[in-house]
Order: sequence, then C-alpha cells, then structure tokens
Amino acid sequence: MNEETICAICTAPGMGAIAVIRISGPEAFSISDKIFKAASATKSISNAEDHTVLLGNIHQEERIIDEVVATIFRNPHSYTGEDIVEFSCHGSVYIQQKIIQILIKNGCRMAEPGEYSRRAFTNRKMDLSQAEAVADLIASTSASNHKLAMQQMRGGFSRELDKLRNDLLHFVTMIELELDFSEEEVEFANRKDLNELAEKLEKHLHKLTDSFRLGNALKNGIPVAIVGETNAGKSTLLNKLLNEDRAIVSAISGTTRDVIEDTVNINGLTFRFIDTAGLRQSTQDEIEKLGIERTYQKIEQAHIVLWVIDSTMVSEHIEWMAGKIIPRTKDKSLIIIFNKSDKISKDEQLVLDDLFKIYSKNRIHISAKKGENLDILRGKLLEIAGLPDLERQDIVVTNLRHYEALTLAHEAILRVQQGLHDNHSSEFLSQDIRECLHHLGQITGVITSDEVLQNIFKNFCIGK
Ligand SMILES: Nc1nc2c(ncn2[C@@H]2O[C@H](COP(=O)(O)OP(=O)(O)OP(=O)(O)O)[C@@H](O)[C@H]2O)c(=O)[nH]1
Ligand SMILES: [Mg+2]
Repeated sequence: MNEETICAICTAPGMGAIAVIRISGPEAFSISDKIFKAASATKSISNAEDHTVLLGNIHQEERIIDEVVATIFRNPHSYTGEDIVEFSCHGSVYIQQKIIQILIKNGCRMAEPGEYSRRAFTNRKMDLSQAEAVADLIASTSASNHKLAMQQMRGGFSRELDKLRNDLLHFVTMIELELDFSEEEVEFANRKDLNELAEKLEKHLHKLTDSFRLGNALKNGIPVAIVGETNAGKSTLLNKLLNEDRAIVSAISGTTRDVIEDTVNINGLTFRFIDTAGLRQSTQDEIEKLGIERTYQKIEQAHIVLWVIDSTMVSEHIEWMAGKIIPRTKDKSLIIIFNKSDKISKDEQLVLDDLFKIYSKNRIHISAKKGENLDILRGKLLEIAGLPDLERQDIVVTNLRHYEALTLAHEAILRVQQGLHDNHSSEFLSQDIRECLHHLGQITGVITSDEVLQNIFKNFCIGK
C-alpha cells in the first residue's frame, strides 16, 4: 500500500458544468473530512458507507468554496484498491484549482500522470495490459479501436496469455523433472507430446504477433496510399475524402512534393490516407525525385493502394506506371481509380475498364473534383479493410510493447522446437521455455521493472 494520498482533477482541463476531483490513499477520508462539511450535520466521509454519496460544502476555514457531491469508495472496492473520495464540484477553473490547493495544504500530493492506474496495477485491481487498455479506451476515436480497448480492458487478452503461460508452465515442469534425474538419462516427458505442445504454442504466438498488423492499423488508421501519375487528381481526392483542403491542388504537374497524410473515420473504421508525389518518367527536379522515393516507401507501408489515373490522359505511359506500382502491391489490395470521369463518356469508361482489368479486379470511376462515386470508393475500402476479424472475438494485439514481447516469446518457442528437433538436453530446452515465459510475463506485468512501469504510465492522463 502507498503511504501518500494523491489528488488530481479527473475531468478535462478548463471550464465545464461539473468537474471531478479524485483523492486516493490512506488519508483520503481524513483529509476530505477536514475540508468537507456534509449537509446533514451528523454525517461525515469517514463514517459513510461504501459506495455512497454525500452532499455538502467544501470550505476553507469559514469560507465556503463550493457545494459539492462526494462519492465514497472504501478499499479495496475502488479503482485503485485504496480509499477514494471523488468530489463532483461546479466546473469553474477557479473552484477546481482552489479545491486542489486546499487538498494539498491538508496533506495530499498532486498525482502524477497515470498514478491512479499504476496503483490499481500495484494493488492487483488489474494487470498491466488492462491498465494500458484504460489509456487506449480514453484515446479511442472510432468504433473499432474502442472495441479493441474494451476487450483488452475486460481481460480478454490477459486470459489468452494466462492460457499460454499455463501451457508453458506445464511444458517446463515436465522438462525440468528430467533435470533432477540428469545422471540417469530418464525421459519423463514424452518427446512427441512435447513436440505437439510446442507446435500448438508456436501457432498461437504466431497468430497473436500476426494480428498486430491489423491491430496497429485499427489503432492508428488503416494506411491507404494514394499514388499515380502527376496531375491525376490525387490531392483532390485526398481533400474530398478528408472533407478538408489539406493538400494543394493545381493544374501544374508535380504539385505535391512531400507526403501528406491524415485520418478519417468511415463507418467506425479509421483510415489513414496518404497523398504522395505523382510519379513521372522524366523529372530532373531533385526534390521531386526525393518525393517519388517517398511515394515508393509509402506504397510499401500501405495496406491498400489507390492507383489514381486521369481518365482523359491514358497513354502508352501506363505500362511504365504499372511496372512501378504493380510489383510493389503484391501483398496488398489495389484499387484502380479512374478519375475525372466527368470528362469522358460511359463508352470510354468501359474501354478503360477492359484495358485495366489485368491489373486489378477493383476498379472505380470517380470524379474527385465533383465528389462523384466517392461513396462507392468508401464502400470498397470498408469491404477490403473488413471488420469481420473483430466480430469473431479474436484477440487482436494493438500495443507495440505487447507485440515486441510476443515476438521475443515466439522466437524463444521456435528455438524450443528446433531444440526438440535436434535432441537438445532438457537443460537447454527449459532455458528457452523460461525465456518465453519471461516475455509473456512482461505483458501482463507478472515480471516488470520500475523503468518499464514508469515508461508506460507517464503517457497516461493526469487523473487516470
Ligand atoms: N475535371 C476534373 N478535374 C479534376 C478532377 N480531379 C482533379 N482535377 C484537376 O486536376 C488537376 C490536378 O489535380 P491535383 O489534385 O493537384 O493532382 P495530383 O494528382 O495531386 O497532382 P500532383 O500533386 O502534381 O502529382 C487540378 O487542376 C484539379 O482541379 C476531376 O475529377 N475532374
Ligand atoms: Mg498532388
């Protein structure tokens, strides 16, 4: 248990109808009673029942600062596992700061970012991955990352890791039993069973690390690169999708030099659209050349590539362009966008469609400038990005720290498999399994260092 009692404003900074000030720690009740007088003279916070509220005044000596509602949580039934009082006061900035001042005068300390959650972790109210999910939940901006954070906070991921750890512990116990009898060269653990177990664990870990590609995309926006020839209308399309004049548009070829990106929410999924420098064969301009290099990098990083083509300017050039784009999109989804459809006839559209069907089955005619058929494009993006993986309640890893630990755990289990294959001694095998356990333990916080904890919680909001 912590000795210090901490306080912080939990609601967003600035003025609001109501603000909440949270006090947590061993002195939470006694300090609160010094500054709070219940409306009913016989009542006090220290004597109040758990999970009840009291109406009263916060005062500084004789002066009343505000009329507030105090909510009382007795340990261990609180967010931090300690005694907590939450004052809901009027949301004036002056009142909020005054109450904090009085609390500090009476023995509280200002909470550090994430300190409540850190205490919740220390007091085993939640494990580390759940505490991290609280931060993700607060930061969630779309239905999909909200859903992932919620699932993680409720312990879905932790249960999955527990299962893995239990299997590993079973594995290592079997192996280590042999160590005790190393002189006698006995084999308690059937190698075939061990192989099966290792294979199962490897598959499981592989699936989890693999899910990070999706998880990361859902958290930061599914990367969609907008590429194509100069002047095709890429920046016009970006602006329309973002509903904002984000990129400069002009009739001059080579307007966009650098990468411009921003996110937008489409039906609960966040997409990160990346407008790039147009590709062209003959540029002498050094800056443009650098921009084009970046275009290639962005294609590599994207999950979906929009190849924008000026419908009025399709020439023999196309093959050169296809040679630049197609090989780079082998493991991604490619949508061909015939832009400026306002300038060509339906028949000409059909001809284009036929010409490009060898490159992709996804082809859409739009007019970025007039905003025509953008809904079809949005629908296509949703269809390709697809939420179904989430609906199946599969665990999706969204956190880079977890991904890194899982990758190391996965590497360790691959070594175990190799070791079993090469008939390594139990001692070597157990070392690798222990390492795997160690990395998994770091995710939920069974194994942590102070430095790791500090790094995690410093990015939290104050008051959480
Ligand atoms: N008629 C018509 N013109 C368009 C359409 N989309 C873009 N344009 C025009 O095409 C020109 C080039 O548009 P941009 O969006 O700057 O093209 P870009 O692909 O970003 O060009 P770079 O940045 O040079 O690679 C501008 O004059 C736009 O107004 C469209 O759908 N129809
Ligand atoms: Mg541009």
